[in-house]
Amino acid sequence: FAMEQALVQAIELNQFVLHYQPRVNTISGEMISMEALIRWIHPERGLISPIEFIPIAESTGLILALGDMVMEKACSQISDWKNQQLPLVPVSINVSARQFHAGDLQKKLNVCLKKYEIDATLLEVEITESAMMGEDNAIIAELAAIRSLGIKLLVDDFGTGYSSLSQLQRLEMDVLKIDRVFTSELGKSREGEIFFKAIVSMAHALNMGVVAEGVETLEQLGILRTLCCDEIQGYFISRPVTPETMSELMLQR
Ligand code: G
Ligand code: G
Ligand code: MN
Ligand code: NA
Repeated sequence: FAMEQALVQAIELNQFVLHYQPRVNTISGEMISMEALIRWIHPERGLISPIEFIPIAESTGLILALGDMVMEKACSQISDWKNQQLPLVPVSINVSARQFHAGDLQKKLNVCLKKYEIDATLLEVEITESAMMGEDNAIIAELAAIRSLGIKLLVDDFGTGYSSLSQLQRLEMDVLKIDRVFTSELGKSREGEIFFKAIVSMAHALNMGVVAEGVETLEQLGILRTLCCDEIQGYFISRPVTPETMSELMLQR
């Protein structure tokens, strides 16, 4: 309850910022996209990780207000970068199941794109595999509507749930982001490699791209290259960084 009240106040006081983490091509290292990750700048406690407040925001419904704010900040940031004439890449935002159930997500995304005059291809939406399980009609309809705008859809934390690849293809998901628990097994056991190999071959056959999350070592990158994983994200490339640092990374392209 204390956390809920603190969150309400933090939303009113606009104590949140987005950090950005690059997602790069496995072979060339070229930045393909970046993920927006929310942080709470608490006046006494400093930077608070979303792990501490997203679950509470989800259970209280505050995720709707937070989600709107993330959408707004991401679009505003893209617009700023565009005005600075930086070489743009898409920004992916994390969207919770509750935002899909609200029924107005596509409309809100479209309004935001129009407001900031940015192309739909500059925005991507990540939804966790667990949020997608169970053939939820509300989510399916919303996903199709969002995709029809030209926004790419990514399955986050893939491998931790039990959705089938054929279901994900039917929902026209564009990219699978393999959860970092599988990446952390690469080089340690054969299982991680076997998992990636199977997923990459099926995903490619079904016209989906594959991203390895949580890549931390050169060894993992090397293995992912041999396994034809399309893109990687993780500390080995870069931690999530402030917008200012991201501007510099964009310039280095
Ligand atoms: O940034 P970090 O790695 O600490 O993120 C921890 C968790 O919080 C991840 O599961 C991530 O998907 C989630 N998260 C980060 N930003 C957002 C956001 O804007 N919205 C939602 N719903 N989840 C987020
Ligand atoms: O669930 P989602 O994939 O959105 O979560 C992203 C989270 O993963 C963020 O909290 C981010 O800080 C974290 N993250 C990103 N790269 C790495 C990495 O290489 N190693 C670890 N341990 N965490 C990472
Ligand atoms: Mn994510
Ligand atoms: Na993830």
